[in-house]
Amino acid sequence: MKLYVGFCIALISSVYAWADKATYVNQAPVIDGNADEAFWQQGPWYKIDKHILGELPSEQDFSGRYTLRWDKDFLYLLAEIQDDILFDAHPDPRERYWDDDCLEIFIDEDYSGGEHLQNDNAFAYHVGLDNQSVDIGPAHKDGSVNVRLLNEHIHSEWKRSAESPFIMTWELAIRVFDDTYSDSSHNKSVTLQEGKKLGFMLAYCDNDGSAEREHFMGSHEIKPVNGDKNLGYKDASVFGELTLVK
Ligand SMILES: [Ca+2]
Ligand SMILES: [Ca+2]
Ligand SMILES: [Ca+2]
Ligand SMILES: [Ca+2]
Repeated sequence: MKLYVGFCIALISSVYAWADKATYVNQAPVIDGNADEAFWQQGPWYKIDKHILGELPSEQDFSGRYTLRWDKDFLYLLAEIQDDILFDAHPDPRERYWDDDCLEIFIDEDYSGGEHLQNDNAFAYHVGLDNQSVDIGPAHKDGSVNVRLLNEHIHSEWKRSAESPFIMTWELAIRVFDDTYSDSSHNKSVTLQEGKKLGFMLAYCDNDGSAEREHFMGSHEIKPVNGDKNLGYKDASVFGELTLVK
């Protein structure tokens, strides 16, 4: 019986305990949407196949995977995304950005977890098809919501292959900021080191022409709260563990 209970606990924790690894690179990738740096092909690849919102898409409608690298200045992300229709209905990158196709990168520098909707305990960068990054920050003085462009945090470029299955190669260099980040001061990004653990998760908002996004798929299984799995934008406790290794 004890063995059985132990097995069940191990099984449950393996479902929810995500442990990604980013490997060190001596030479930074050229951020151009071409994965022709040899190290990108070495993986490990992690799938973006966990359902968060909407209907479950077919593979052609949406599928994706990613791999991670790092050096002292940046976390590098290569995502391969298959999306049948690219859709960007809102030219203002701060308007309903979650209802346009976007890659959503969740980063919690110290893996503290916890609430982060209107503070900088963690970031939920929505990177649009125009390569601009947006996240909500601390509220304005009058209490209104502060939707910020954070383009200095992320350099993003993508290209779509010219042949079927028309995969988008999305290449990004991400500066990591800790929870002392402030919109009003000059911020220095964190110097990354071997063994460092961050909170991390990746997702894709897929819309193919509807008023609202049709699917929201993520890399990490999220334990629902009152049936809701769309928690990453406000709660860093649903992120997984990312370790920087050499
Ligand atoms: Ca490249
Ligand atoms: Ca789609
Ligand atoms: Ca934090
Ligand atoms: Ca789409």
